[in-house]
Amino acid sequence: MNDSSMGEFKETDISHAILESYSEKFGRALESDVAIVGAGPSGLVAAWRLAQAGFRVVVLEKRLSPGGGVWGGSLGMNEVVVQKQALGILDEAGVRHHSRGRIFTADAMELASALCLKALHAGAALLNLMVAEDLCLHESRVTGVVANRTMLGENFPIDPIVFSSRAVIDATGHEAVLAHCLQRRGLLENSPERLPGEGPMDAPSGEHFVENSVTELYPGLWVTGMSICASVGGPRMGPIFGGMLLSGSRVAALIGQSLKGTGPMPST
Ligand code: 48H
Repeated sequence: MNDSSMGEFKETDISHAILESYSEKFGRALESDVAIVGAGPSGLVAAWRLAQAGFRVVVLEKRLSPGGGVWGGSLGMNEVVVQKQALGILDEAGVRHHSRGRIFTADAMELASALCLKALHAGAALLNLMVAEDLCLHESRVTGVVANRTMLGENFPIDPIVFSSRAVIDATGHEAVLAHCLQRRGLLENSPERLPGEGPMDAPSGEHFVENSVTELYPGLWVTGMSICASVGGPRMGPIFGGMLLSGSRVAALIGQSLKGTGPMPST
């Protein structure tokens, strides 16, 4: 066998393989139980937990890399801090941690990678380069996410696509993109003028708040992680991530309870 016959495949085989695999993945993701927008720490933990519980989950992430604010730690120093209440999640994800007095540190790369892998292996579909630009509403209930390819919709007259789901999570962090979609149309009763926005930094209160204020902002639309502080008003907490992990876990538990017994998403 000479070099040119090695492998016995053509370049177009590679293209076909990618196209077919992606098309299958994308097709399955179009209808899910839960569509999560944002693959930061809260969104990834929610995806992991919900997929682990048997729900069909898709995560839409506008950037190339999932992980959100985890990668850079603080000031680009790629270490993150968590408090002891979140160590169980790190242990379950296989992320090593080190005691620093009353708090703990973990490698940011290790955490971001582990959360992605956990969500994927539990069965969630992660679609990167997909930017959510709107919500689908039927009879005063959120029924899906309107999304486009990153940079396409913003730069060209190219229409989006819809991911239908029984529940949607806004896990877009500081931007609270989906909450804003409803607020600017006057659909959020408690925010007629604008969303309250984040309060000043108070790390212990912020961490407590973000875990305990997970809510269904509008029928079918839940908020988790930093988007809670932005949409209902709560203190920011700086580069500590335990609250984000716990908040993702909590939104998954609450959605799990709310979807239980409501029947599966009708498939086409
Ligand atoms: C698709 C989108 C869109 C869109 C945004 O910012 P994140 O890491 O969010 P959380 O809430 O899981 O974690 C917050 C944490 O990283 C943080 O910022 C903290 C703790 N700050 C404290 C402080 O005081 O500053 O991830 C959000 C993800 C990102 O990957 C975005 O790219 C993505 O959402 N995203 N994806 N469509 N329209 N908007």
